[in-house]
Amino acid sequence: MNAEGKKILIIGTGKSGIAAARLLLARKAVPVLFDGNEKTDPQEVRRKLPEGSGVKVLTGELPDEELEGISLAVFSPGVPVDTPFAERIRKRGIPVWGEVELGYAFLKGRLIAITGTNGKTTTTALTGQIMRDYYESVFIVGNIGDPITAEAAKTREDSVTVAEISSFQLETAVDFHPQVSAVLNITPDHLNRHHTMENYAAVKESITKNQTGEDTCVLNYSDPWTRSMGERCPAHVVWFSSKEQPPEGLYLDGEEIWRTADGRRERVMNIHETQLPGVHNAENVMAAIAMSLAFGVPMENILNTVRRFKAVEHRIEFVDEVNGVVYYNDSKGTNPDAAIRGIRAMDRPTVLIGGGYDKENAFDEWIEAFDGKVKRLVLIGQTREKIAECASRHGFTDFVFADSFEECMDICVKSAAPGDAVLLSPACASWGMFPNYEVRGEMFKEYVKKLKG
Ligand code: UMA
Repeated sequence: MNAEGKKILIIGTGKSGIAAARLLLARKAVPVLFDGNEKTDPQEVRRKLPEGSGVKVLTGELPDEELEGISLAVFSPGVPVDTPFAERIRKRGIPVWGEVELGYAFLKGRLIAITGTNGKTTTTALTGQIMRDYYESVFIVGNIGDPITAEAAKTREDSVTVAEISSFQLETAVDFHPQVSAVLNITPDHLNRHHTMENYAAVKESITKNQTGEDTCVLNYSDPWTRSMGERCPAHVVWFSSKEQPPEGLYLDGEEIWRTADGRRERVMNIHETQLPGVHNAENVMAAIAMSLAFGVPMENILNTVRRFKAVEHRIEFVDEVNGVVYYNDSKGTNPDAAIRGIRAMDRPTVLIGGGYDKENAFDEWIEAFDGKVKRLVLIGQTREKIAECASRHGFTDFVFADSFEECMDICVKSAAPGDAVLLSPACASWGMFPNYEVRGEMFKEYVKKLKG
C-alpha cells in the first residue's frame, strides 16, 4: 500500500489508533486522529506519537469539514461500524477499514489468524510459541494485546505472523487473507454489537472469505456453528474435537489426543503431558497442533513446545494459596461461556466473583454450571442486579453485592474457608469499573499478594 501524502482518518485513540498513526507516519501519510470521547486529552494522545509529528487530534464531535480530503478511515476495533457516524463517512465514498486491515496491507510473509468466542488467546499464544521455537521471525499480534499495525512494518518475506482476531476486527476486514485460519467455537458474546447469533457467527466465518483451496481452515467438529462453516469453507478444512472422531484432524479419546489423516490414525499425546488444565485447553492444544502442522512444523517440534507451554495470564491462572484458600484469576472470563470453563476447572467449593459491563448476554447457563460448587457469588458492576435476578430464578440465592472491588475481595476472604477456592471469573467485560480485564486481574492478584504479605 502506498500511503505517502494521503490524509487518513483514524477513529479511536487507544492502543490500535496510536499504533495505526505511528505506522502511517512512518509511511509518510498524514494521519488525523479522532476520538468520540470528549474527555480525551489531545496533548496526552500526541505524547504517544513521535515528537514533532504535529498530528491533528480531534475529540467529541467530528465536524463535516474535517472529512474533506480524507482518502481512508481506519476504525479501532472498539468503535462500531453500523452507526450514523460511520454512515456519514461511507456516504462520502471514503473506504472504511479496520486497524487490522491497515496492518495487513503492510504485512509481509505468512499469516495465521485465529478467532472464536473462547480460547483465542491461549491458542494464539501457544501457536505463536510453536512458531517462535521453529521459525526465526515471528510476530504475535491482534486482540491478544499488541496491535498488528505496531508490528507490520517489521515483518519480512520469511516472517510468520500469528494473529488473534476478534469479531470486532473481522467486521472491517476487506482483503485480509490468512494462509491458515481457525474458528475455535461460537457461543453468545458481544450481542449488543452484533445483535443476533447469526450476524455474530457470519462475522467470525468471514475470517475464511479470502482463503482458497491452497489454504487451511481449522474448525471445531463438535460445535454446530463451526461444523456448518466446514460445508461452505473455501479452504481445506482440518477438524478438531474433544467429543468425537472427525473425518480428518485431531480428537480427544479419554485422556489421549489422536490424529487422523489420509485414512490413518496415530496417537499424538496424553493431555497430562501438557501444563494446561481442562478439556477446553485440550481443544486449544489440538487447534494449535493442527495449525502448526498445516504450516509445516514437524510434530516432534510442536509437541516439545506444547509440553513446556504454561497458561496465559488472567486465564484460569493460579495466583496463590493463603490460609488454605486457593485464589484463581480468570479475569479473561468476560462472557458466560468462558466463565463456565472457569467454574468447571475448579475442584472444590468456590467463592465466585461475577458481574461487570452489560453486553446483553444471558446468564442462565452460567448459573446452571454452578452445579453445587459455588458456595457464594459476590456481584459487582452494572450487571449485578440482572445476575442476581437470574440466579434467584434458578434457585441460587447465596449472592451478595459489593460496591467496590476492595469490598468484593474483603467479602470473598470472609466467605472462604480452608479448602475453598476464590475465583475471579465474572462472565462480563470489565468496562465501567476498570479500563480492561488485565487491570481487573492485576488488582485481584495485588490483593492476594497483600493478603499473603
Ligand atoms: N472510541 C470512540 N468511539 C467509540 C468507541 C470508542 O472514539 O464509539 C474510542 C475510545 O474513547 C478509546 C478508543 O476508541 O479512546 C479505544 O479503542 P478500542 O476500544 O478499539 O481499544 P484499543 O485500546 O485500541 O484496543 C483494541 C481492542 N479493544 C477492543 O476490541 C474493545 C483490544 O482487545 C486489543 O487487544 C487491542 O485493540 C489490540 O489489537 C481487548 C478486548 O476487550 C482485549 N477485546 C474484546 C474481547 O476480547 O472480548 C473484543
